[in-house]
Amino acid sequence: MHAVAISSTGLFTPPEIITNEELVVAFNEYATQQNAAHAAEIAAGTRQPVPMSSVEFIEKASGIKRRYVMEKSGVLDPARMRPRFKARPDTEISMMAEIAVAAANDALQRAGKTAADIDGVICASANMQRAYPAMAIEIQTAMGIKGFGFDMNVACSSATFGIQMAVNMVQTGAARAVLVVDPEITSSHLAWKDRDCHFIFGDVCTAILVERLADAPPGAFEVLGTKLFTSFSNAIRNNAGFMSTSEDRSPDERDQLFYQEGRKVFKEVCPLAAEHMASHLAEHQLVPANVKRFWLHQANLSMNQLISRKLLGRDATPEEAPVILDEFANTASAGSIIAFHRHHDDFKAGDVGVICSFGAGYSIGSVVVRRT
Ligand code: CO8
Repeated sequence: MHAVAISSTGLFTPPEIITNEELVVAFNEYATQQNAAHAAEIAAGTRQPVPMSSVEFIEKASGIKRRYVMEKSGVLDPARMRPRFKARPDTEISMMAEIAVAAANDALQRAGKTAADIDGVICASANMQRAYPAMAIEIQTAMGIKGFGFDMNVACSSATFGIQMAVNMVQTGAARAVLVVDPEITSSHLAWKDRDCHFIFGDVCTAILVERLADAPPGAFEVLGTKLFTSFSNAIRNNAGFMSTSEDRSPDERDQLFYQEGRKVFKEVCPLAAEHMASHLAEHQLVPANVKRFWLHQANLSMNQLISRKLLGRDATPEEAPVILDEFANTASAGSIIAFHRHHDDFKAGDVGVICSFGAGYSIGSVVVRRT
């Protein structure tokens, strides 16, 4: 069995930013137009008005201040409220593959590696742009990587579950090195017309290079262990799928985009995530106090504060549990990886950290790493 390391990570940041202020102006204009168009039904009590959103609520409830998106004009158009993407011909690289290649090249360059060093690509994301061929194979071919690629989806835990698959393959010798890429174009599955969740998500792509410790550059993070957990829940869902047209569903039906019971998720997932990390650390004869940093999934600031408090028995400092969701919002599976990517340079040899994701499924994945 080979010892395994995360040699580097890469980040693709989308070109456009939507601030909470811009988002709320667009949403409230949409609400005003809807309410004017349906004034008679609202007055008759047969229809509820669309309630207004507010910047203050968003920041207090979530900690999110802005988000990156691939295209903002469509999202901010009150008559549209979704990104405006141009369909690409089959001869052109698809959008998810394009941003994955950018993040993967960033990771390769940081580790001083090339496509020739890689044997496999796992595209791990909360949603795939198409059914087939696999996104990962398009990414693999675009990068000139020999070997194999496949897609996997575990919603917000896709990256950590992908890391475990990569670690297993490198450990057993099935691959020398695997790139896990997490292109998250959440703007296409977010319900921008729903006040309860219109502020939650942002677009991004991260990449993680997993390889034999013996081949890794100095300062790489040895993977001490990975641990996965799932338990079925309807609290976070998206029912859009390949049977939607056969069911004569309209894309405008509410369940064809992301929907959730946010409070329930909050209450149920926080204790699960804290227990998961504590038990994972115990398997390695570690306790939370031995950990320099928790790179947590970035869904909600209060959620991360509560999880850290449960783990440490006190509030975590910003160094112990860094926050990136104020800038990026919830980027589904990429959040904990962005936190790792942005906040690991100060680690010294021997320092231990935990990457942990949690989300729809429910699903929780943790990776315990130690700097070499
Ligand atoms: N502006 C003003 N008021 C609002 C707004 C708004 N935008 N939204 C809601 N309100 C009102 C509500 O109507 C409610 O009013 P009232 O008390 O009169 O009923 C009040 O504010 C409080 O509402 P909530 O109880 O909903 O507010 P919370 O404090 O619970 O905050 C959150 C809402 C932020 C959603 C919070 O519950 C949360 O973050 N929960 C956890 C969510 C989470 O982590 N979900 C995981 C999703 S991640 C995942 O797995 C991804 C799946 C795949 C990716 C999909 C990409 C699109």
